[in-house]
Amino acid sequence: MTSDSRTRKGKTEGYDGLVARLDTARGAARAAIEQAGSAAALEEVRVRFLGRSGELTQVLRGLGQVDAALRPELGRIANEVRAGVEGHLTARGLRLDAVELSRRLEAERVDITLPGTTPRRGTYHPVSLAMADVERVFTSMGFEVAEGPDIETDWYNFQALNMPRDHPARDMQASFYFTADVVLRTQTSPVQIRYMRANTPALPVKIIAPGRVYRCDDDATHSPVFHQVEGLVVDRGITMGDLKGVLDVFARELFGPTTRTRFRPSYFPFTEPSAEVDVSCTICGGSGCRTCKNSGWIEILGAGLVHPQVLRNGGYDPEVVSGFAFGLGIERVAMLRYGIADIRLLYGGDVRFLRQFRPAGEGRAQA
Ligand code: 2NL
Repeated sequence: MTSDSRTRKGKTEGYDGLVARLDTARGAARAAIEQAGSAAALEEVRVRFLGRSGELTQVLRGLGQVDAALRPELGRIANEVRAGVEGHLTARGLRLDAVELSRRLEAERVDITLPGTTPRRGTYHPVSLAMADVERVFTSMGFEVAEGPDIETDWYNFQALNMPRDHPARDMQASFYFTADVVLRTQTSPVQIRYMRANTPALPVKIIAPGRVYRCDDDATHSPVFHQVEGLVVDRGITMGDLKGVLDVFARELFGPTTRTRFRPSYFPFTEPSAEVDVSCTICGGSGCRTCKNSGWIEILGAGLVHPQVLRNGGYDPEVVSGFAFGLGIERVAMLRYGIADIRLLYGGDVRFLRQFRPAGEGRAQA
């Protein structure tokens, strides 16, 4: 005995006693670590030996009672024991992690040879199909696709198209106004006005403007949101013959090579002369059926030569150039192409209806 220290248990303990306790702790810790079967059990062992009231800490508390000359050596041994226990804890922890990983790999084994669940593919909406068809026909004739905002000013939507405020033609396009000057576009013509003003004096102008349009209408044949494609050609010497030729090709491309067209005089404020354009009935070929109400014809387009004032509003000189324009409703094309009787089917979101159309992801959206 080199000093008289008193332990908790009241035993007198000196350098040799503390060394013996460290040795015992080292052995006990090693055994406990080997026996620990989980990370939690291992943590308990760590606390038991290295924690604040652990065996090692207890021994270090007794250090003060030991002869000062022997303290460094005892401290060195204590640190060695601590480092050894820590090393064992780490090694055992790694081994337990490896065991746990292989247990989980085994338990969560996946049979990658099982057949997968194929995600059900959606279909193109008939309006998208019809829109893509119409765009394909016109772009193949050299038309460029132009787009513009859905929210328009009164000037672009109406005034530039020869419809001043209080003009009776505005009644045919019951409109959604934000303010007296801001409106949801009722047609895509404002896109063409914007295009002309941005490109003048370049020639030719040869564009289609597809997109959503809005009118305050809602019944079996009208939806408050619908889709339109308008077309505009401006160049020197454009005539009604150019309009007729382009729309003839369009009708045959879209509805088949035997399709004929018929132009009836009409009126629009933005074209002069104006025409309503019919195609021979796509169902009966012209002999008369329910779809064409026994007339043999189906109205599909409005068209005409661009009014001189509208050309001027677009920044072009009507003394130098002339142009033709047309407009058609896409829902009507879709209903004709796919034999859809009620426009509300297009907007009901019924998947039994929508699933009948061409799957998405198979090339371009064509019929
Ligand atoms: C219809 C009638 C039409 C136009 C649209 C147009 C555009 C400009 C100048 C002149 Cl920038 N005209 N568009 C012309 C005639 C008819 O649509 O019944 N659409 C469904």
